[in-house]
Amino acid sequence: MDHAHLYEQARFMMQKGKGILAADESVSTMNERLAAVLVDETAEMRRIYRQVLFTAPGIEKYLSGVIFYDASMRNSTDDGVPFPDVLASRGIMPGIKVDKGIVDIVEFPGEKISQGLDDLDERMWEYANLGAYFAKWRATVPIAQNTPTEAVMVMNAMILARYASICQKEGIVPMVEPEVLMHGSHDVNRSEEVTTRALQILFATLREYKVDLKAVILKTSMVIAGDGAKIQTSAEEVADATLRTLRMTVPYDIPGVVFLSGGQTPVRATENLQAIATRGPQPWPITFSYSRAIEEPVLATWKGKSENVEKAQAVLLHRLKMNSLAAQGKYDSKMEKEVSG
Ligand code: 5MM
Repeated sequence: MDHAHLYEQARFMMQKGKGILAADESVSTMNERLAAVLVDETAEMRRIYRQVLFTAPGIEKYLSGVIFYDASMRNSTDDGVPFPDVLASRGIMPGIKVDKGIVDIVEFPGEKISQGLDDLDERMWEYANLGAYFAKWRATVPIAQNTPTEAVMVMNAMILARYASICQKEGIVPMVEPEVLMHGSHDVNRSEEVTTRALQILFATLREYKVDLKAVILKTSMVIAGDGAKIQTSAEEVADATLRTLRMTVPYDIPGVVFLSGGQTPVRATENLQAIATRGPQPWPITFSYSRAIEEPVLATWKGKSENVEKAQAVLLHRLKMNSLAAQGKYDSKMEKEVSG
């Protein structure tokens, strides 16, 4: 199969100085985020919030792509322009989250697998028609005393491989996301050990199932101590541990690596990205694909009020600019003063 157009799409996603906004919160997650800033948890408020993000002036300078959730991909602006068209007309590539969330496996307490493969063929075809050029699937890797197990890491990797192969068949670039969760009291060494194993298994499985690695973007967590660890990891340590792990496990011919923020504060996620970028060049382009670390200050500024839209959009633009600079190793925390959100 000729994948030239997939390589082209992946290159577009990894343009220098641009990142990919993860605005793919499911209905329940988006509702939690709205409730946290006292906004009504309705479909209309979820649409209006996404409109605030997608119509913000200037975002195309810092974004090559946006990840949608199913419902928001079908939403339109107040003027009736579908959101994917709003972004595409500004040179931002629409993508879609296609996993249907994670579920327990009774035999493996504490671990989960991602679901959504059953009707993925048909859904992928529909998403391509709605304007998606890439698709994301998230699997989780929890760190605790007895987790993760090899068995569940293998199961999630096989599911990721099947999804990636369906994506490539439909002309869509797969963004594979094995998220090693930050929740826990583990130290950075344990995070490195687990992330290394999860990525080894993932790429061996993608190869085994003949996924074209030249058309796969990796969305990964940084290697970092758990949020409950006694000793927190400095930006320098995060960068060293993350790059050691990635260089050992990630094939050099994939077109890009993007980072999730995983619960880090907005500034910390930017500082860690900056530390990683300054150790370049790496075998692959790297950039950000944050959700919370970009959106939290935007939500906190907007609070569901039309009079706050402009300010919230300025906060969004600032966060994107900071991360764009960090992805190029040009960020300095003094720049944070430019906008107070
Ligand atoms: C927006 O969060 C996505 C998952 O949503 P649900 O839990 O609602 O299904 C998630 O996949 C996200 O895209 C990535 O984990 C990156 O988000 P963070 O906040 O870690 O940067």
